[in-house]
Order: sequence, then C-alpha cells, then structure tokens
Amino acid sequence: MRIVKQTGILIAAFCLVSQVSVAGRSPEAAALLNALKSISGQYLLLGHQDATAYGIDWAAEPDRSDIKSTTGAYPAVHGWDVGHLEIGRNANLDNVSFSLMRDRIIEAYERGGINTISWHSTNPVNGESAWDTTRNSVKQILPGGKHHGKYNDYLNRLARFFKTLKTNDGTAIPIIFRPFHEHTGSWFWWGEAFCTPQEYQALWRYTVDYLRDKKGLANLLFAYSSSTIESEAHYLVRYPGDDYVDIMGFDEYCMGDEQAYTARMAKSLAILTAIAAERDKVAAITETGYEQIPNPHWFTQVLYPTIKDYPVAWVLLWRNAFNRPNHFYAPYPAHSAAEDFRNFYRLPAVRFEDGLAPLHIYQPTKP
Ligand code: BMA
Repeated sequence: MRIVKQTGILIAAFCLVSQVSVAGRSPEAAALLNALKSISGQYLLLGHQDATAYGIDWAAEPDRSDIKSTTGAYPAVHGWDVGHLEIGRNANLDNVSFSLMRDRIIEAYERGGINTISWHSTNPVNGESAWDTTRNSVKQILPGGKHHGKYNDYLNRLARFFKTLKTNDGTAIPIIFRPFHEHTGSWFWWGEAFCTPQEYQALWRYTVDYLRDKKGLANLLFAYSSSTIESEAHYLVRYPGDDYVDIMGFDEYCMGDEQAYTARMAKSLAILTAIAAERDKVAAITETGYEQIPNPHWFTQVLYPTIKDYPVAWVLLWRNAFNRPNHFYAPYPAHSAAEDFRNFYRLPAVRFEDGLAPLHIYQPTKP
C-alpha cells in the first residue's frame, strides 16, 4: 500500500515536472523546436499569414484558405498577428476577431499544423499605431520608465489570450511568438533609429521573462526577426541572447526587381544560416512574398531556387487581404500563378500541412 502510494506521488511529481521542461518549455513546444531543427536542410515548410481567417473575396468561413483552395492543402505554418489585443479590442488590426483566431489556431494544431504570432503593437507611450516613430518610446516602457505600467497592461492582455490557446484536454498549444520584428529598419516605434541596442535587448528580455517565467507560458517559443540582413554584426547588435531566442529569421519582400530580391535573399540567407547553425537555432524566412505575384512562375523559378540550398525551416507568405485590393501574396484558384504554386507544393522537399505527419512535429524525442 505504502509503495503504491509513494509510486503514485512519484508519478504525480514526474507529471508536474514534465509539464515544464528545461529552459521553461512545455513538452510540445520542446518537441516542435527539435522537429524544426531536425527538418531544416531536408524540408521547407510553407507558411501563410492569416491563411484560414480570410482571403480573396471571403472572410471568416469555416475550413477555407486560398492556399487550400489552390492546392488542396493548408499551409504548414499559420501566421497570426495580435496587434490591438494589447488595447483590449475584440479584433486585431486587420479585423480578425480574437475568438476566430483562437478557434483557427486550435484547429490548425489539431490537424498537425504550426502556429506563429507576430505583434504589430500599439505604442504604449501615446496610443498610436505600431508605425508610430516617436523616439525613445522603448526607454519609457522599460522598468523605471514613465509608461512601464501601461506596457505591463499590454503584456497581461496578451498573456490572458495566450493562456486560452489550449486543446479540449488542456494541452497548451505551442506558439512561435515573434514580437518587435523588422527592428533593423526604422518604421516601427521599436525600430533602429528610435532606441539603443541596449534598450531593444532590455525590452525583449523583459517581455520574454514576463510571459515565459512570470506568466508561466511554457508553450511559447521566441522568434527574433530583422529586415534585410546586411552583415552578421548588424544582425547581432540588437540580439538579446541565446537564452531569449529560439528561432532566428528575417523578413524580405520582392518589390518588382526579381534579381535584386534574389541577391538580397541570398545574402541574408547566407549570413542567417551561418549564425543560426553556430548557435544551434532554427533559421526561418519569417515573411516574404511578391505582392500580386506578377510573375506566374515566381514560386518555382524565383522563390524556391533562391532558398533551396539553405537550411531554413519555413518560409511564410504574407496575407491575402480581403479588404485591401491587390494586397495579396499567395495565389488563389483563378490567379495566373496557381499552376506554378501547385508545382511548388508538389516539390519533394516542400511541405504543406498535409505533409507534416511523417515529420513527427509534436512527438517528444526520448531523452
Ligand atoms: C502589413 C500590411 C498591413 C497590415 C499589417 C499587419 O504588412 O499587410 O495591411 O495591417 O501588415 O498585418
């Protein structure tokens, strides 16, 4: 009896401990991170922002995605943005309601898909948008700053939402959180011209400590992503440290000149994949695309050849806006690049959501 009881206590204690693994990661988040590391260089996962929330001429329909309508499969990686959650709105800055976002995140996970969340955050200093360029905002929201309390309010609202991203059995869904992106540019209030490297690092670390440790969100992985990578030193000068980053990435868009895009991509990819390998981090192209995809062969003749020799885990296409004409990055069935996109989908190394099962994305590896 006594032995049974002790065994029971031991099992209970083991279960409690195993909920949070080393480095504060849940078993599912740790498994996802390991899987992303092990597939890099073998497979390339395709992602799409707001894939199942809306698309060309539709919004908030069940089981729909422009990528699925075109290829038959959902993207492997589902991108979301929680901008406006921090100010208590019911919908994000692109009109995606947070309850729909929650449902779609849960559905994607249950099908085996991967979720990543960016944050076009309001400026806590003045309530202006993410694109506000008021200097020294970061400094004022750090501990000791005049608007620090406001920033904590923002984080509390995010944490409350993140806590609800669970399956019916209570499993916290792993989320790749990607705050304060494109910080090497100067178009967001956290951009290069508006805060020092030390302030940016302090903001990043404070945010991770708050969400991961104070709020106990062990399901979060953290992605650090710049804009175009010009040099290793430039990419790393604001890097908050290996304990605070799981995925290293960058955002890069094709703006018409395909050769210039290919050259920028190749340079960024060479630098990124070398740094990520040295640090045992996952490398990813956290945003890309060619608005309206004017080249009907862009996916197989430009995007794929540019990436294929670099070990990156995923490439995420930006959104197909339903309320902003011509602001789309993934094909839909009637688009001239649809056939090429199906050929891209069929490439052996390219995986959409339906090709994830054999990769065991959420299966913990044995110690
Ligand atoms: C930008 C555009 C905007 C959008 C923002 C956040 O690149 O797509 O229309 O509001 O991202 O998703």
